[in-house]
Amino acid sequence: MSNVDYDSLIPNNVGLASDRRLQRALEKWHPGFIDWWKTMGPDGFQDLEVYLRTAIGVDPEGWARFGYVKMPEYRWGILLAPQEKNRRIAFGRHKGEPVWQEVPGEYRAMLRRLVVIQGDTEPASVEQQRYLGHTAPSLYDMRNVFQVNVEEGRHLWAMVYLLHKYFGRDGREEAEDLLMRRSGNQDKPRILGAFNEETPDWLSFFMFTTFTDRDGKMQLEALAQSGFDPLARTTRFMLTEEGHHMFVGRTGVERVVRRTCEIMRKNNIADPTDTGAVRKLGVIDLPTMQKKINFHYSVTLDLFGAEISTNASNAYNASLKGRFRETTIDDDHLLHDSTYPVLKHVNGKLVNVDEPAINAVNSRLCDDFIADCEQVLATWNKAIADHGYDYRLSLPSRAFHRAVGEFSDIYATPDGNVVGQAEWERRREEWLPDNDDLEFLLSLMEQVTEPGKFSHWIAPPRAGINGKPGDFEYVRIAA
Ligand code: BYC
Ligand code: FE
Ligand code: FE
Repeated sequence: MSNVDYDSLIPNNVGLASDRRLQRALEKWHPGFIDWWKTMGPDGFQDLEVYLRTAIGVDPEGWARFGYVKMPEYRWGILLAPQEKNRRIAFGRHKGEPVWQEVPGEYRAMLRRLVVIQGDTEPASVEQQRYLGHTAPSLYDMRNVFQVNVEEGRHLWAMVYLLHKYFGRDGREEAEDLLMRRSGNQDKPRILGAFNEETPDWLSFFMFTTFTDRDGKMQLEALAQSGFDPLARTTRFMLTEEGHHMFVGRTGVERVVRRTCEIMRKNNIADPTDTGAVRKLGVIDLPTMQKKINFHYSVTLDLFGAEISTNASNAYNASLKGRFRETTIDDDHLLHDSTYPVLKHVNGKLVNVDEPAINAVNSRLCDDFIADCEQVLATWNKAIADHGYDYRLSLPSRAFHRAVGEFSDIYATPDGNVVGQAEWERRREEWLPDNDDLEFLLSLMEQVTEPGKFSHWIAPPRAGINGKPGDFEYVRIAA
């Protein structure tokens, strides 16, 4: 069984009670976290009881307990996946050596950077989503955004634990700074681009949890391979929570698609691209969903870093950050002599170029991400096809609308044609949401708090949380 200590202030399965110094450091950080949560977490819902799951163990079966809790009283725990006996490093220069339980001195700076970047994204997403409760289309959805938020808070704890335990004084300073930066703030922004964008409406939220949380999955999978065992174990447990965040996103968009198609059918709309006619019916037209996909997907691709990256090759060589499912890949796991095809921009065309594999690990992780996204798109398109429409949603070219890497200085259309800047700017609103789109979406957003009821623009989910019935009161809103 999982020996999680729930009696102490900070629930944990890392034996915190026997490490007084660490415990004191974390208890010192704790009030600042609560303060951050109360000011930057879900706005206006801090005193309500929410039906949340709390991690109480690390066993694959039954690690979660469900119950009503006020969010500031959520038990944010430090939970690591069980230690694998005799685990050995699977890749890079240290392949075959036993995994490390302490930080190797020569990799300290590189490792700290990875942990800080990972840690920074977690509170950033909570900040981005903090107003969504006011426009939740149902209590079910409201509960889901809060569940995602408390778990991102726990992910912050996970990284702060590593910083405090393994990085001494600079680790403690970094942990402080994680509470100081703010999403979208000019003077002290969050580190990565996508985490400074707004999440103003629920379609954005569902796209963010589909695409950006899925980047989280890919990055955590890569870190779960790490030769630094505490990082591998921490991220392995985080991945079990990530599944729910991506579920909320994928099924959220799917419910929007279903609702739109139902209403279009009922009203005999033959052309789903007749946005005016569809919008009059109070549902989100499919072309607007496509624009939202284009935006969130392209901004998320930037999170993979440059296609050709020495940072990434150094981290791989140092056995700190591996590839997706590293141990199942059939090669030498050193990558000194192999190549990998990378999409590049050559003379106005996008072509695959064989690059040294060791320099291309970002690009490869991105390929794995794209394959994962394609499966999600297939489920959305099935919902459209089920209603007899032949419209299809698609992922734009990876060269479209990029700010980082190989394509950051070219102008590509969603279907991958390279065009001039003037043409691209002129056609921008064909591809990305404009003010009208945003205003339309905001006009649909309304808070629905009657148990079992849903806003007009979204279909109910197929099943309740934890087997609860359709009219379950997921958030106790005092009448
Ligand atoms: N924005 O060598 P390069 C999640 C910087 S999401 C701004 O290509 P590298 C979550 C880069 O820092 C997962 N700057 O980069 C999801 C570098 O600067 P320096 C988060 C950027 O290192 C939803 C320079 O450009 N986890 O968990 O190969 C909700 C050259 O770049 C960006 C991680 O990311 C950008 N988008 O790759 C909640 C894992 N991209 O150092 C949570 C940890 C690059 O030259 N991080 N730059 O000054 C990493 O593994 C890598 O740092 C990155 C970048 C993949 C992010
Ligand atoms: Fe997270
Ligand atoms: Fe997440």
